[in-house]
Amino acid sequence: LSLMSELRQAVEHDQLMLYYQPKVDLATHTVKFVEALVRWDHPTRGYVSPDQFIPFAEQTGYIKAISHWVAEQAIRQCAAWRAEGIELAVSVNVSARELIQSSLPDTFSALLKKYGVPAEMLWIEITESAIMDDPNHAIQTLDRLHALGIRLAIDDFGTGYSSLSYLKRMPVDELKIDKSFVMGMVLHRDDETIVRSTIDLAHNMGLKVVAEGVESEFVMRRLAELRCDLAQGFHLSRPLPPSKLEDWLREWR
Ligand code: G
Ligand code: G
Ligand code: NA
Ligand code: MN
Repeated sequence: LSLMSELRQAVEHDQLMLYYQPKVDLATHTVKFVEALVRWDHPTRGYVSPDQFIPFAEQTGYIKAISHWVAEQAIRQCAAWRAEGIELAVSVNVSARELIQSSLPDTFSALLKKYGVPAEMLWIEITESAIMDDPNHAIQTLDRLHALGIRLAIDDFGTGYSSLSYLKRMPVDELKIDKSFVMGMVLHRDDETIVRSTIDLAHNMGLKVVAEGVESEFVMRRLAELRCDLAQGFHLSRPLPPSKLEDWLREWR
């Protein structure tokens, strides 16, 4: 079987799963946000990382089917949690190829209606590079998503080829400091300077800021001192399947 037909089967035969990683509020220690990360549980190859199939799906155009599946799964899960009294806004990752699809806002809007989820509960994470691929087109799509009430986060901030002038033109709500800087801040003064400057930049622009790749209590404390809003990383929790995340939340409270 070609990877292409295997990927098609994966969507049709429920081999894809969404895992969820919590983002912890550093001031209140509450958890109101999770990031959805796709996993492929392949019958013979075992677990396949999205790094191995998302780029391929983008090249072949099959990303459209996968992103529809991811969005529907995430929104359905958000609705299921709400029905149980668990208020968690869910973010999904959107790649460059998806971002320039003009159908994206309509797709998300239809899914939010179908499951009765307020648009404010859905976040989209995009990288700077995805935007810079085709900035005018990307900004158009982002404006339409934002007009629906969907929130936008810039992922891996500081690593991509980008221009700060686009940050000003885009309807961004949140910056996610790339994990390389966060993981490096224990050892390297420059990394801590970048983290601190990004937190200040975000706040001065009225944006929230998340540190990803938080792997120790030490880094979490330092981030809180620097007034970072949210922390995400293995020190808090790995990405988990929904039932495991619910267990984690019960322990956390
Ligand atoms: O969680 P993990 O290390 O496996 O994620 C690897 C990469 O795959 C990350 O860059 C992440 O943003 C990306 N990724 C995870 N889930 C999705 C998804 O649903 N859609 C897209 N486009 N990328 C995803
Ligand atoms: O590109 P994006 O930021 O969406 O990718 C997130 C990736 O980072 C996922 O693969 C996720 O599993 C991984 N991740 C999440 N928390 C940590 C962490 O604390 N340390 C490391 N090394 N990776 C992490
Ligand atoms: Na992300
Ligand atoms: Mn990231």
